[in-house]
Amino acid sequence: MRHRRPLVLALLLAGLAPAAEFTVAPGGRDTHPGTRQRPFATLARARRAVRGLVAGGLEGDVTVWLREGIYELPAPLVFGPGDSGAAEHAITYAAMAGETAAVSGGRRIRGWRPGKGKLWTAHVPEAKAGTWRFRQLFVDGRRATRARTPNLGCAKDTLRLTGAALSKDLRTYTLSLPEGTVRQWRNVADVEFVGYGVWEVVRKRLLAANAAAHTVTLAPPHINAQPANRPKAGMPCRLENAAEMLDAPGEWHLDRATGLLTYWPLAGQDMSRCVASAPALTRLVEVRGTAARPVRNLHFRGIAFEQADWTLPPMGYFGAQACVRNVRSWAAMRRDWLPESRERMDAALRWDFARRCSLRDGQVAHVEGVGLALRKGCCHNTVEGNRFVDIGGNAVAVGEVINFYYYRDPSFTVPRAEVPVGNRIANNHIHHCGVCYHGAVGVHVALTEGTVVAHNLIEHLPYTGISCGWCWRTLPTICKANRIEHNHIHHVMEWMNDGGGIYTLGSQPGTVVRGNHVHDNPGVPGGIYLDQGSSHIEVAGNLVYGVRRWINYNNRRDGGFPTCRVHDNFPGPRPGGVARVPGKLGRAAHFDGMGSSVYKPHAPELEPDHLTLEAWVRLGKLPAGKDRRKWIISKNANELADGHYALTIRGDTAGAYLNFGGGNRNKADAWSPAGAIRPGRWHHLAMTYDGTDLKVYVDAALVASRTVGRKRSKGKGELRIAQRVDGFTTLEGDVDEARVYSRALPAAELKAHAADPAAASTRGLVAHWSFEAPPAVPEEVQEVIDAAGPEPRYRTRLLPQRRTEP
Ligand SMILES: [Ca+2]
Ligand SMILES: [Ca+2]
Repeated sequence: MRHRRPLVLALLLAGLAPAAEFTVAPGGRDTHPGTRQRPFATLARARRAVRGLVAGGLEGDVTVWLREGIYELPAPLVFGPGDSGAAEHAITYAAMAGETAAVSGGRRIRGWRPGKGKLWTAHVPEAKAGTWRFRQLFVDGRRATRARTPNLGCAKDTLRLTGAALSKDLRTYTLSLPEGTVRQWRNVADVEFVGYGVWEVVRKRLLAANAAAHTVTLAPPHINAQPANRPKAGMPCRLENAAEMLDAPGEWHLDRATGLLTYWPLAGQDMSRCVASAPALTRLVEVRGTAARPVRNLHFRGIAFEQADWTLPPMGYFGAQACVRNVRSWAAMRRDWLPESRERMDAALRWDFARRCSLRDGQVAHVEGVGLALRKGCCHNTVEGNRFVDIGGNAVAVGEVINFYYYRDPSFTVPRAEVPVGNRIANNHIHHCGVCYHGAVGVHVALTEGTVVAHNLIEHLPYTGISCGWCWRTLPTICKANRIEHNHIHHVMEWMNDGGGIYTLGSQPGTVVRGNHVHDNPGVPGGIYLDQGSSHIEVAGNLVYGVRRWINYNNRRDGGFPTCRVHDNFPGPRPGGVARVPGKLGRAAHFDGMGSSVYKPHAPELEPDHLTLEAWVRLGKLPAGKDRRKWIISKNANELADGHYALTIRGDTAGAYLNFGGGNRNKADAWSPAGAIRPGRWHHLAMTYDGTDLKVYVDAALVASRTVGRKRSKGKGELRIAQRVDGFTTLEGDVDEARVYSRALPAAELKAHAADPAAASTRGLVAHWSFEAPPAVPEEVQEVIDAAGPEPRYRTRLLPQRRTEP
C-alpha cells in the first residue's frame, strides 16, 4: 500500500477521501485485477479483494460494481468482520447504473425433451445421486407449480379433511380424506400434506397411503400442534409432489429415484427455448458479525437476489405464527416455556450483528423461506426501496422471537448488544409473498426497539401485512418504541384469519401505529388487530375500510386494553371510492361488491313511523352462492336488530325487512316471486310501510305485501346503501336516485316515479342520493391517503422486469 501514500496525501490535502472500486462482470475472470476494463468474474473474488483493503485499514469508501447479468452462487456469500466497512468508510456492492444484476442461488436445467402427451422431461443427475433436491422450479422466471391435487386455480382448490387422529404416544398420525382423493402413489414418502389452520399451516411428508380406506399416515416425528392450526375434520388441505398429481399445465415433478424432472408447459412456453432453473442453495447472503465485532457500513444497492430454497425439516412444519414453527407439543410447551420449543424459518438473506448496513433499491424474489432476516444484534440498518415478491415465507423479518425466558424468569433481560435497535424498513413494495407458507406476514417485527416500518406498499398476501411484537402477555420485554406509519396495506388476509393489515402482540411502550391506509382485506378481522398482551401502544390517524372489523381488541382480558391509546382514526366507508357510471338519470353509483358503500350517520328524520325506500338498481349479474341476499338501502345493523329497515334483493327476487323490537321473532319481511329481477336491466325497486302493511314494488308493480300492524321502533344506527349496515354483505351493481320518504307512497305515485325518474315527489322526502358527483373526500382523510401513497414514495428505481411476473 505504501506506493499509494502520495496519492492519499494529495486527496486528503484536497479534502477528499480516496475511494477504491472493483468491477465484476459475467464475462470477467477472477485472475483479472477487477478493473472496469478487466473485471472479476465472481462476487467471492471481489469480496477477497475488498477483504485485502479492509485488512490493510480502509482509507476511503469501496465500491464493487456488478455489471449486467446473473451471478450464480456456488455457495452462500458470507460477509464477516473481515469484510466490514469502517465508521467513516462504506463498502458497497452495487449494480452498475442502468444495468440489471441478479445474484442467484439457482441452477439452469438443460436438456429438455418432449415426453408423453404434453409433458417435457429433463434429467437431473444430481437429484438421482442425492446431492440436489429442490422444491421450486422456475420457467422463464415464473414459479411453476409442484404437482398437486386439487389443482391450483380450479374452483375447488382445496379438499377438506374428514378426520384426523394422533395416537397418545405421538407415533401414529392418520388423516382421513374424501373418497377418491387418496391413491397408491408410487413415491409416497415424497408426497406432502398441506393443511390450512386458522392463521398458520401444517406441512408434513407422508409415510403411507391407503386408497381403500381413504386415509394417509403422516411421517413421524409428530407433535400435538396448536389447537387452532391442528389437523382436524373440516380442515382445508391439499396434497403435493407425486408424479400422479401432474395433470395440468404449469405443474412439475421431480422423481428423486430416477432424477427425471417432468413439466407440463403453460400455453406459449416452448421448452426448447425456455430458461428453466431451480435453487441449489438455501441462503444467498449472510452478514455474520459478532457482538464483539459487528459488520458495519456494508451496503447492497440495486441488486436482485433470487432463488433460494428452504428445506422442509424431517418433522415437517407445524406453524406457530408468522413462519415460526412449533417443535414441541403445545401442552408441553405451555407448561415449560422451553426456549427450544419454537424455531424460525430460515432466510435467503440472513444478517446477524450488522450495524448501519443497508439493502436498497433492489429485489428479493423466488424464495421458499423468508426473504430477509435482520436478527440478533442488528442495529440501525436500512431496508429501503426494494421489491419483495414471490417469497414463500415472510418477506422481511426483524428481531428475535424465541425468548421464553421472559415467561420463565421475569427478571430475564436480553444482553444489550443483542437487542435489534433502530432498523428502518421503508418504501418497499412487498407483494405476492407467503406463497408456500400461507401463515407468513409481509413484515415481521419481533422483539425489537425502535424499528421503523414506514411508507411501504404491502399487497396480496395470504395473512397479516405487518406484525409487531412477540409476547402473548403484558409483561415487559425489550420490545418498545416501534413505529408503524404511513404504510399502504391492501388485499392482505386473502387466505387466513385471525390477523389483519397491522397486528400487534405484547407490551411495547412507545410503539405507534399511525397514519396507515388499510383496506380490502377479506380475512377476519382484517383491520388493525391488538392481540394478546398488546399494551402501551398508540393507534392514531389510520384510515381503515373494506374489512370485517376496523380494529380488534384481544387485549381486554389481559389488561393491555386500558394502556393503549386509540384516537382520531378514520374507520368506515371507502373514501370517494364509489365509482360513477351512466345512470337512469344522469349518473349512478357503481358498487364493486368489495365493501364499497355509501353511508349516512343516524339522524332523527331517518326514523319516521311510515316510510318509503326506493332506488333504481341494475345488476351485471344476479347474486349467487349460499346466501344470495343483498341490501340496497338499510338502517340499523341487520334484520335481527331493533328498528332495522331495508330494501333488499335475494337472487332474482326483491324484498324488504322491518324489525320491531329485535330478534327473529320481531322481524317482518316480504319477498316478490322469483324472476322479478333480471340482470343487465334497470329496475325501479321500492318498499313502503304505512303502519299496517309492508309492501314491495318492482317497476311500480306490487309484488309482495304483508300485514304487520305494528308501530315502528326507532334505531340509532347509521344508514347504508349497497351494504348491510353491519358490513355482512355488499352489493355488486349500479344504484341511482335512491330516496327515503317519511310516508308510504301510494302505488300511483311510485308508478309516476318509475315512468319518469326526473319527476319524483319531494313531499316527505328525507334523503336523496342522485349520485351525480362523487362525494368529496374529507381533507384529513385525503392527507392519510397521500402520505401513505399508492406507491412507495422514495423509491429511486424499480428494477426492470427481466422476467415474467409470478
Ligand atoms: Ca395436479
Ligand atoms: Ca343520478
